[in-house]
Amino acid sequence: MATAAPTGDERIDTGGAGSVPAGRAAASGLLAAAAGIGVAELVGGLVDRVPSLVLSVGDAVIDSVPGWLERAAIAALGSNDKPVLLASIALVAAGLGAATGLLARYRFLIGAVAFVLVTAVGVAAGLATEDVSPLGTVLAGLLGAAVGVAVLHRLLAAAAREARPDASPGTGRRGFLLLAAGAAAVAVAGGVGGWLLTGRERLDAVRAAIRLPRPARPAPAPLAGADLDIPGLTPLYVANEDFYRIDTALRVPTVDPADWRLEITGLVDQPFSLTYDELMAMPQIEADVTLACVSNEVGGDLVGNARWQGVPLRALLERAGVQRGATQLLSRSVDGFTAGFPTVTALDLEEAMVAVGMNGEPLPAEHGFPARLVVPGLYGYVSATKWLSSIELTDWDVDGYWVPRGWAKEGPIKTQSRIDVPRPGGSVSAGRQPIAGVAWAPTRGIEGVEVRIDDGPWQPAVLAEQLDVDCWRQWYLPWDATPGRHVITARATDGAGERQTDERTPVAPDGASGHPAIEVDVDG
Ligand SMILES: Nc1nc2c(c(=O)[nH]1)N[C@H]1C(S)=C(S)[C@@H](COP(=O)(O)O)O[C@H]1N2
Ligand SMILES: [Mo]
Repeated sequence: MATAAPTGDERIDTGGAGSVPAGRAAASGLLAAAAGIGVAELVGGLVDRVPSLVLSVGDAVIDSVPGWLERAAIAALGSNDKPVLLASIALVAAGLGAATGLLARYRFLIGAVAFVLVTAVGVAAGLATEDVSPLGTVLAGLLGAAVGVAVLHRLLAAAAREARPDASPGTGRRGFLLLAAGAAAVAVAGGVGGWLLTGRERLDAVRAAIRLPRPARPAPAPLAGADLDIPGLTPLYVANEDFYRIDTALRVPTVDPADWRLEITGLVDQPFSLTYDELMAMPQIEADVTLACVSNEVGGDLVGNARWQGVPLRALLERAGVQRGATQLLSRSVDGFTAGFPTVTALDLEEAMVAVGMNGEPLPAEHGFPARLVVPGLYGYVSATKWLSSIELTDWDVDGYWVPRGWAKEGPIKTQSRIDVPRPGGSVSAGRQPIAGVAWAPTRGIEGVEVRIDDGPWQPAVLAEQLDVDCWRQWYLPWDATPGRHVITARATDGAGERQTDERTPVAPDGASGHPAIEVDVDG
């Protein structure tokens, strides 16, 4: 591949080693790296089964960081963990590019080799992703490296001309800047092009054309009084675009329903697989289920409620015939994520489903299109597999993705509440003010919520109508706010009469507990 790079260090070292100023050399390396990456990204977008090398490196980072660090990242960044990871990769790539430019300033060959080595890391990460074309991925890397080396060579040569004592200051500088702008344009065009070509557009069109069937068992029409409609209070149903998102997928898998299959395998009498159309033709149910992430801190926003539509898991399991010893239902996604929970849960709960619809629409790509699991009462990491590809009946010895990373084997959702109004840390004016929030204990329901101002008595809040035990419940308390700083605390009691504990535990290993509390300033 070095053939693509013009050789001839002498043309660069016009005035001996170091004749190119360090700043120019670093900029050259950075731009060359960007152009090379841009071209590789473009190939990744254009060619089927050639992954983005940058995102592959991100995947490799996610897969290999220790569990505690991954937990810390989710705790600190929540749904923003991915942009931050990508920005970090971009920073590292920029730094490596600049370093390569500085090396190449002395000996071009060393710089070129450094370039190829860094590219090899990206290719290795690409090869490790699911369903990849090895040849295409290697070629994408080679092309990217070749472009990078060629751009680096031309930029350094231009910088050397600029630095020559006899060069006319204006022309030399213009030559370098023009080339630099060209390299930047290649980088941006490639990156943007690669992004646009990932198949997302086409997927959105396919998804938009899908009509959900009428559920054989619709959920009841939402009761009047189930949504209190208080400004600032989270709505009963969180809109799909506002719904929290947590997953290990740096690129949202784009799954064409025409190619998709759901396998039911493992310890069953009759393994089978379903196409999307076959799944859609089965009788469906609707259920209002609150989904929660085990990484949700007390008072956090990694929880949401939606109206889900899909095929009951029980129907699929009955058709397959679950064998003795199949104590765990292990689900797998197209990108290799796994989650497992007791098989009896799927058999007991009629709302446990393979969901195809969310709030009246086909599942959004970010939330698992074409199909995902929704199991009331279990944290997402053990149950809610998005981009579902298989359901395996197995024994309890097999672990899902998060279990070896420091999370509990079983993940029942703890009874929790959250204060949304007043805004935590905000200020309100004295007088009548609502205190309002949500509380959830899926499968058990919410029986009561109490609120305490400072060290005062626990006061019962007014509850919105309960739609279903699996669905969160809004609550509010009218408050005569007096000037000064106040601490407001809440606690819920679930349908089994169990009161939310005030014992604070961290999110790991099995979910945070403790009362939510906020501070508010009341202006006089
Ligand atoms: N394929 C896949 N499914 C997944 C995950 C994942 O990383 N990959 N994360 C799970 C976790 S930890 C949670 S909390 C829920 C979140 O679902 P949401 O993003 O639709 O809110 O998805 C679950 N399903
Ligand atoms: Mo989660």
